[in-house]
Amino acid sequence: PPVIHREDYRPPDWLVPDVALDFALDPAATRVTARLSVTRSGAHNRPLRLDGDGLTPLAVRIDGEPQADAWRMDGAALMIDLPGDAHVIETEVEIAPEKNSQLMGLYASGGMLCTQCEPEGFRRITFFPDRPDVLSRYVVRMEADKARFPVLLSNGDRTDGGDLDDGRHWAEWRDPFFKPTYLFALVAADLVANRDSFATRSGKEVELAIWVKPEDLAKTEHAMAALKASMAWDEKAYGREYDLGEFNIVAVADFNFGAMENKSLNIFNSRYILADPDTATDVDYDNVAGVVAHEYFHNWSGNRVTCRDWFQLSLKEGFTVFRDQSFSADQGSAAVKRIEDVRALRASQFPEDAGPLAHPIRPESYMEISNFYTATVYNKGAEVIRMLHTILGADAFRKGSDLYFDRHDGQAATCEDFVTAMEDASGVDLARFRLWYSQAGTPRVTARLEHEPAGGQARLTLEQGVPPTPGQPSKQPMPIPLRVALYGEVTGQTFGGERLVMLEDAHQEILFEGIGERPVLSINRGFSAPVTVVADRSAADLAFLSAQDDDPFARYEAMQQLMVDTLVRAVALGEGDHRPVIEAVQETLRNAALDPAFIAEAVLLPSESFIGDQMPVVDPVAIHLAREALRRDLGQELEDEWRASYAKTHANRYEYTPPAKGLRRLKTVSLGYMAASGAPDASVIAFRQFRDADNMTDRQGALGTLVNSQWAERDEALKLFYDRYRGNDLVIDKWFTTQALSTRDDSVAAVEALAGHGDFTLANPNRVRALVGAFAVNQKGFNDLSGRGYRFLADMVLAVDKLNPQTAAKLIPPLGRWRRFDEARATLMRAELARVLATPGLSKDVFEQASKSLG
Ligand code: BAL
Ligand code: ZN
Repeated sequence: PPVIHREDYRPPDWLVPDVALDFALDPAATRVTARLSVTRSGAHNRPLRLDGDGLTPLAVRIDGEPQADAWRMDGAALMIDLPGDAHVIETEVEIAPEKNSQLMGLYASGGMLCTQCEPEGFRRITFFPDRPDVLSRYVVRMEADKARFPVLLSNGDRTDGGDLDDGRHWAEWRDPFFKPTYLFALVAADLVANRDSFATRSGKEVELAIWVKPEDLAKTEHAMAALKASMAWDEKAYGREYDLGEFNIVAVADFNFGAMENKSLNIFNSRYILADPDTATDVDYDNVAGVVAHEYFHNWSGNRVTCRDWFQLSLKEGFTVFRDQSFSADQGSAAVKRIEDVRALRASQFPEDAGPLAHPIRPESYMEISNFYTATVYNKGAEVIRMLHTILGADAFRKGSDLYFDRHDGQAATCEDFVTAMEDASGVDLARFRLWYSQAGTPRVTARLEHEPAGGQARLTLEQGVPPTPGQPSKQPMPIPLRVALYGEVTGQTFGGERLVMLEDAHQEILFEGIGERPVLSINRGFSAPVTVVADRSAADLAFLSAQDDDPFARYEAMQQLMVDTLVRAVALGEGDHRPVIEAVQETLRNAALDPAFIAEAVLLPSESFIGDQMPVVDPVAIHLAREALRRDLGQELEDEWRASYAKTHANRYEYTPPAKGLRRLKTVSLGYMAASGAPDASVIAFRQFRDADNMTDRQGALGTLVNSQWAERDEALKLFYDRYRGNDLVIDKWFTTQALSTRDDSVAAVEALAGHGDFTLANPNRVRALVGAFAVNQKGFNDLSGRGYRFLADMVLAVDKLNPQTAAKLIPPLGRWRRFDEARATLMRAELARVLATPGLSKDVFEQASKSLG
């Protein structure tokens, strides 16, 4: 497949200021008529190129005249030579939504018709210059059978509609805002709406509706509350008001993404809309609010100001993730939110940055752009925006975002435009900061603190290096904002509070004066930069920080580092001194001043994969054993504490508030340690929590503990869970995932068997991710030395690729981690990648990921 390069960007030859689309909707055969007003851009003689994918033109008219030979096909694209500078082009095509298993373009899901166009799905609906820098005003007319599809939605506001003969009806929607094709959407369905309204700060009334199946209506309250909270937050935090009379959200069961920000018609994977206490965990509730906010915020960061080309994807995604993270931080515990976001970054982005698929947040090239909706573009992209916020300060950052929105409203912009706006508004030179857009890889910062008691000085020596990544063998030093504080080890006070250190060079020294007692280094507080810090701090210093640091993230981080150091040593030596960890955890558990939600995060051991990421060669079995040994000791040594915190949180009746969430989290974490201790009554307690739970968080929490165990209650709990929720796809996904993540020795066999379960289907991306995606991050099970895990994953990639290449390609990265493993595993993984690549008829999505992963 051809490789597209960022440097090859050329502005469009033809613009399409206005488009009228007419849909005669039918799942088997939908007729699409498109009328494009096209205008030549610049002085050239090049033809009009209309992208298509799998389309055959049934009719082509130029300025109303049917044409037989004034056009030609160039591959899948329709090419038309046009004499003048402005014409009206009409095309007709027929598509079959019910046969569309890729879920890109117009497709059928659960009896409804809906669209997904980002990034290049529009060309599967009609011929068009399908690129984000061609912005058009849309008028959409659709007609459909009224009984089957009583609800007809598109972007903008509904302007007309009515009944037709033969049981059909029609509707017309107009969107006054210029938008690219990827933001087009259409829905024809039999759904009901949760309706509400929102008064904007300038007094405009917006009608809100969340469209779902009738049986799901009661599960939309949380999403609606989150939508209204997001609308208010964006006015306050960014001065951004909603701009149309309607805002619709539709929930769909079969969806590749989490959700999609189509102008005023957001389409959501139902897992990010539906929530009630019986079926959704606290994490699900948080995700619903976060994704609703994310898509809503795109109305400005993405829609009003869109991307010039797909290399600029992080312009809208990194910024919008930063915005949704900030929103969520404001809704509950900002400290816990930051911990969760960093944990997610380390779990998904750091390995990406360290592997064969590493790319800068603004990639230089791609075969298939769908492969670049990555943790790097999204999550590292958000960290880059957060660093700008840290460097410039909140006020200058806000001036910069105001300038960016004002300057580029209605335009397709670039990452460079964003940084320039920040620079112009703040007066801060960001020349070197731009390296964050062009260099891949996670910088590694080494920090060494030396104290000279006589002179009362402390010298902080910082060094940085950015590891080589594919196509980038050597790197320049990056500007790295590090929030730093020094604590007196006796007084427990900081010397002059926190300061922001800008590490600009490969080597830098910072002198601190007035340091009378031995200082303890607290660095990268709040995770101010997405880097790995190697600071040679003793177990005692880490324990000190985990108890004293007034930055909650730094406190959490100190505990994590203490745990990681202990575990890495235990893996290397086969045994470890667990005492410092046990004492630090005990101190945290006993600290009544701490938020239970924070305690729960702080006392949790780092994941097996994160421990693996710290080692030169990942040994999944040794890591598992070392971690379990520490868990057991923590469980046994602190049994009284776990029982006390379990008892304290147990009686808590369900409500969705930050304090109640925190107690539930601590409850299940405590249960996990009680189980690890081997206490004879742990199985009874776990089963009781499972059976008596009045909410999914407690029930699923207990189920996870049961599923990892050898207890007799395990199978009964799985059966009860399945029987209770049979038919509820989102909950049955949890049933698959819990088993896929099992740490038991039989997890490969269990996962292979589950793939043959009657409820497993390759057609639904959520189900594929629930079983296959989850299993691939089960470090112990997936890396079983038999190679069965690798073979299973490759089989699934090949099977899913026939239906849905985008979803298939997302499953490949775990196989690309072969360089991190021993020779035996690496050989097995490479063999599976080679087998995938040798399969005829591979999609370019899978080809790109598999070939890069094999290296
Ligand atoms: N734009 C694709 C889905 C999202 O990031 O909102
Ligand atoms: Zn987004």
